[in-house]
Amino acid sequence: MTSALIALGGNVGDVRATFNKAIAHICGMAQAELVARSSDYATPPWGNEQQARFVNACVEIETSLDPNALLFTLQRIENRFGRDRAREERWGPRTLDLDLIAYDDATIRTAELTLPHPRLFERAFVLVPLAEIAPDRVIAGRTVRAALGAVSTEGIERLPDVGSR
Ligand code: PH2
Ligand code: MG
Ligand code: MG
Repeated sequence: MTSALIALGGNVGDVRATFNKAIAHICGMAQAELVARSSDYATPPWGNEQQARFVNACVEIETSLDPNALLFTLQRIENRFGRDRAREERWGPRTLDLDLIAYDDATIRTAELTLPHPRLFERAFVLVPLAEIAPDRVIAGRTVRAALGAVSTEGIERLPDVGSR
């Protein structure tokens, strides 16, 4: 079993409910156990600012899938929750985005998959939830806590827990 970090995002529909269902699917389909789930955070839209705020969260799982099989599984789950890559714009609105952030300490650069995630260190909307569950994890030579200290977290708000969690 290998530790994988996954970032969740979305800004269309009931995103928090989608996250909970998607996490259950990840555990079922990725032969995975949930190690940790962050809180949900409301975050200012990044990339294209003319869209609704996102909700973001991160999970750590232990999985027996290899990185490519895990990526494929995450994409199938995105599709199941209404994601349509053919029609969406880059950095635009979406129901569910599941990004593989790290897989153990693997470094991978293929057309399909780059690990660790290449834009991790620019994205407070990933680093804030990730620091909640894995502050001491070292990714590309930096702890998540140190990486978080180097970005602005302005506008990011932790959402109160909801009963169904
Ligand atoms: N995802 C995007 C584009 N912009 N902004 C935030 N705050 N969070 C996201 O998850 C996000 C985004 C497209 O994947
Ligand atoms: Mg993304
Ligand atoms: Mg993505």
